[in-house]
Amino acid sequence: MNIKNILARGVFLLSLAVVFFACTEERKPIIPMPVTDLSVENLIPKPLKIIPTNSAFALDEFTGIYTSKNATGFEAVGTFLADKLEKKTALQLPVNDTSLNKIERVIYINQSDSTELKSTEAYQLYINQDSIIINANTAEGAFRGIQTLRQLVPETSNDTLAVHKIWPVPSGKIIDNPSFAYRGSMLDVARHFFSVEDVKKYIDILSYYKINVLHLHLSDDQGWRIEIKSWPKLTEIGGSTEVGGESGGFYTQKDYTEIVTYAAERFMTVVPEIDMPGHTNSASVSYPFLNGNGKTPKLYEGTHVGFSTFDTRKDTVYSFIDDVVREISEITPGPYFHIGGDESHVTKKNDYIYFVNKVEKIVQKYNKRMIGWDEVAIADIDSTSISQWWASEENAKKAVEKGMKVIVSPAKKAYLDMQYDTLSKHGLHWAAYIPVDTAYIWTPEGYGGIPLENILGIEAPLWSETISTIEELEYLAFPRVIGYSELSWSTPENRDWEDYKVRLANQAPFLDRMNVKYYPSPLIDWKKSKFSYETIEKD
Ligand code: TNX
Repeated sequence: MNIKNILARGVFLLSLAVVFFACTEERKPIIPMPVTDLSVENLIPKPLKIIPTNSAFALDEFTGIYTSKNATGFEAVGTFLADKLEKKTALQLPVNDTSLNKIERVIYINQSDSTELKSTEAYQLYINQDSIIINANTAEGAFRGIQTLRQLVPETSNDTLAVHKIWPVPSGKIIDNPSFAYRGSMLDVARHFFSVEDVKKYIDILSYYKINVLHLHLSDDQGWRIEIKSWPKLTEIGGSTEVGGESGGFYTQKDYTEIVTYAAERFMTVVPEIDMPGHTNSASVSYPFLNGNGKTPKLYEGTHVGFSTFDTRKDTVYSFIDDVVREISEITPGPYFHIGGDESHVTKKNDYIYFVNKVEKIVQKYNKRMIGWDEVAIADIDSTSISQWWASEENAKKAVEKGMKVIVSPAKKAYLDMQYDTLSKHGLHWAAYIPVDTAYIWTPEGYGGIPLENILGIEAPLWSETISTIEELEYLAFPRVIGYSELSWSTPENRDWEDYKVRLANQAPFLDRMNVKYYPSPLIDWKKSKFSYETIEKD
């Protein structure tokens, strides 16, 4: 069969999908296939609808990937899929190569204007015996769809000794769409600095679970981590240390752009945060005029909060902030700029309100939407700004009264830096101990009485006072962040701890292959793979 016929057949199957799934006639598998059931696959986050047809697609060396012509970004999604499948299976699947005669089965990534696709991230996945069709409005939707497909391809082929290896993908239909548009994690690179490579690894694993926002906490008392060309001492001095007095570090604007680009290739938005007017010791050490108390502060390597502030009544402070917001906004394609605003304990209330009002205008001047920690809702801010609820229900309610959207990040439920239990090697416990089940068993929809329409989404922050390596980062983030991906993508009806914990246990082979040193929670019966539970424990 030549490629044109196969593609024509793909489209034909697509248009007749309804007929196909209603059809009672049993099709013969091309190769004897193990019994497969799409409904018991270990997908996270759980898709909206799964309809199994109890047969399988045989992914093998005779499979080709094709994408809609002239659909922006679709070919790149096809290439991304080919690359990830090669890493998993060693198969080198051709992308949009119509000259090959050996192709017998196709994965077709199709741009569709179907009104059944409810958002830019929605997709439909049809898995038949000889074709897989992914329908999406946009490349973003197609990208979410291929994450589901990646999860359906087994870690090992049916028979590792066979000459003709196949990776059976259970047949059926998946209809999917996220509950929340904003599904994020925050990484604090200020208390301890993490390299570009570490951040990329984190992005790569998050995107596998359909998380679409990475919020970078780029400044705090202990460090300033982003190059600002018009204020070079911020990184020269302010970036020179970190908690515990280690060497610190910072991203050049080129490094930051590399992170942003890597995230964008995974349809992930980077949200930069410059925390102010508190949490600004590193900025004031670099440029002492900023704090307005006439003193030159010292570099700070401890973990106390709430002792620093900008001088909120000085024009030069706002010129400085204007430069910072402008330079960062210029290299940030995403729509948001986070101004922090938390724990400004030594800023007078009136000064704080005055400051937030002024900084909001600066952020808007550079065409960004302001996000701030929940305290910002006490200022006279606009309904277009966003409040990130971490501590105060009262502040969250104020935000709702102002018509603002809220990002739900309650510390006692969603803080990745909270210890799992009293034995945890890293983390804090000022808000709570958060074992893997507590992290999953709560309902962000309507949380604390916030109307659903005011909830933009969920974010799980990872503060880094107690962690300084990627292994320590992974210990706190995984597996809990995988649960937050499901809380933000899947509907409440589709979420169930007993069901989730089995699916989570089965993530072990993937996490091991990706060398993610997750915390092997005893609540989960982890699927054994090349690393045993004991090996991970000893690391
Ligand atoms: C509170 S959450 C903070 C951070 C700390 C964190 C530690 C928030 C807006 N502020 O400065 O790192 O607790 O868990």
